[in-house]
Amino acid sequence: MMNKTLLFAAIFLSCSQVVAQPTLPQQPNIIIIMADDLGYGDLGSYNGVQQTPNLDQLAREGMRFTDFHSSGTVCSPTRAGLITGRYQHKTGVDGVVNADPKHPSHGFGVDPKTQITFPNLVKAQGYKTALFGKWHVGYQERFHPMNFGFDRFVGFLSGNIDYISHYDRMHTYDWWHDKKLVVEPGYSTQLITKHAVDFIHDNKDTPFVLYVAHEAVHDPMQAPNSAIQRGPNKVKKDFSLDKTEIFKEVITELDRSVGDIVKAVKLAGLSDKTLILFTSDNGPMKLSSPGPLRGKKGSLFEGGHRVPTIAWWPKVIKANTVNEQLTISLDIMPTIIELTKAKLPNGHKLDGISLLPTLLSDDNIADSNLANKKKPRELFWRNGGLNLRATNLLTKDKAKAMRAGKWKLIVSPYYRNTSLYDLSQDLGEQHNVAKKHPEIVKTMMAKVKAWQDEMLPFLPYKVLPYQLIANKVIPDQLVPDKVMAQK
Ligand SMILES: [Ca+2]
Repeated sequence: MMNKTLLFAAIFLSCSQVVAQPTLPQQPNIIIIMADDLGYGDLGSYNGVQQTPNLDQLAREGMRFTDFHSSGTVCSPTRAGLITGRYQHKTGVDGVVNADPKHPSHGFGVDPKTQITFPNLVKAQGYKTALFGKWHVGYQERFHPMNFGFDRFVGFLSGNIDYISHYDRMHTYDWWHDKKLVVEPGYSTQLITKHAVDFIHDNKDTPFVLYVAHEAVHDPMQAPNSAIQRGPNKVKKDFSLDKTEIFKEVITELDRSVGDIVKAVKLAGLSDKTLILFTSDNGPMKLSSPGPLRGKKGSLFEGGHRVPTIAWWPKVIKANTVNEQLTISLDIMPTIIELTKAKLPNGHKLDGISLLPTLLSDDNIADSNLANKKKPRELFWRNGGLNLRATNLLTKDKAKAMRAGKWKLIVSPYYRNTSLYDLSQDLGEQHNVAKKHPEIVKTMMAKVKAWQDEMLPFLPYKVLPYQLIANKVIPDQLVPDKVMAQK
């Protein structure tokens, strides 16, 4: 009798410890919404001052990440990492692909012939794919998004366009429907949304992966009723305008777009089988806010790359959860692959990990890396390319950064200056504790150097033509970073 009672107790205990996992639908849809230059402190749900009711609702209905990062600190690199699932320094795009045809980086791009990217992989699984919005990983015809397996592309190749006239920074017209330049009147955020909503409606019976890459909240600061700033109908800049007010409208349009996309998913009856992942490609610029973090776009401090990120999937992701795990945009492609059951070529390794296990977690998720001190997750950043309008010293050279759980190491230039921060005590990176922890610095520095060796050399665009380095026409020892690393 006693034994029986114990047995029942044991069964009851073991059952109560089993977390009920939702049954995942076959061939779920995935919608990636990427904001541009949106900071960690811009959303209401991240204690920001802006009004973002739709994004806040997304967070209430889903999971909000507090330690999610873009793999780059500026636009093109993060986007190259996103579509390849690998550190972008392996792809040939580790700096901004410049709009100016005279700039050496204008000719760079992610090559669909040599890089494995998610649109092609999911297409092979019967998925429909589309990109609406910003591309920014190559201007040349061979780098066009339609060469990557997107069934549909509406948007622009450049880093930003006039929101209304659709001319880029060099006053080149840049609004495409697939491979054709077309005139389509409208405010870019609203056009991107309209095409995304139509696509969801048209494909409600077909599995799809949709990449919505918003222009907002990138410059030029233009609200729907603002004057045209670029192209033949531009008007002279009015410097008296209150940009703060315009920024509010820009972010309101972005927020409304997210609401419209969620509504379209619900109306199509796809809530149970659609993962929406909202994120930003780098930290804030000018008017947007890093919240409590140090640094902005272009910086290797957390403000440059820790970004607001929300995952939404009713009945699969528990509502109103906060996820503190160290995660990165490179994790998105492995997540897509796991959900779509897409197949990577044999031996092809990605640099991220699938987010699915953490999305399925049942409760608020503390940082497992902090708890597991023996083996914290390690992530790396490198500011490649040449950022002419550097936001601080760290962007001017081949600065690198590493996270190992709570520790953040930043080294520049050529490993001469080192700083170490304990983010569990010092999220704002105000207290350099490198001298207090020489062993941690030493270990992390060695790991940064080992990581660096796996990447293509840094691209000193102004000095050395990258293709010559990549093709080993210029010997490794002549590439500055390699020279310094050997000393
Ligand atoms: Ca950006």
